[in-house]
Amino acid sequence: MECSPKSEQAQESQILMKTHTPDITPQLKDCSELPPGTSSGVYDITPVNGPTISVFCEMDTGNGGNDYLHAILRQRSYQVRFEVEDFSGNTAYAIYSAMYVGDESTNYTLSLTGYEGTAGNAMVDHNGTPMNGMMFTTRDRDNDISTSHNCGNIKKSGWWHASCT
Ligand SMILES: [Ca+2]
Repeated sequence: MECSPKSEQAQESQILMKTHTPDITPQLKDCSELPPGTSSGVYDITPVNGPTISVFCEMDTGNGGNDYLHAILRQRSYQVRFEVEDFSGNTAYAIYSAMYVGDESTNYTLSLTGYEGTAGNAMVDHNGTPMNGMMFTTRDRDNDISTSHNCGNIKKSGWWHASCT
């Protein structure tokens, strides 16, 4: 009869060991590798050839981040500036004089016009179709103009996809 509580103790310590073993967690290269249904929050990711960093993963962009973007951008006229730099220190920029994101009823349609800069107008797809005027596509909301594919699935990203690259 003394054996019974001893075996229960042994079971408990086994369970504790399992939940405290970090090695079983697979390393993520980016937020898109989190399983579907994962909550937004801070996660550790390890990019290829990079250190492990803690980042905020926005996992429900359609009803989260884009609502905030819309709330900000509807207040007045905004321009957006992108700055890029390569490993040799060469820099370039792209300015769009007007950026706007519609509300949920428009599927967060992007308006991005008035390019100027040195980086080239890269806000186009591989056919040269501008992102301007595109709706936001995610893995579960196919709003792109490709009739045969969901670009959100193929590119593994929520974005104002036109057709897939
Ligand atoms: Ca599609």
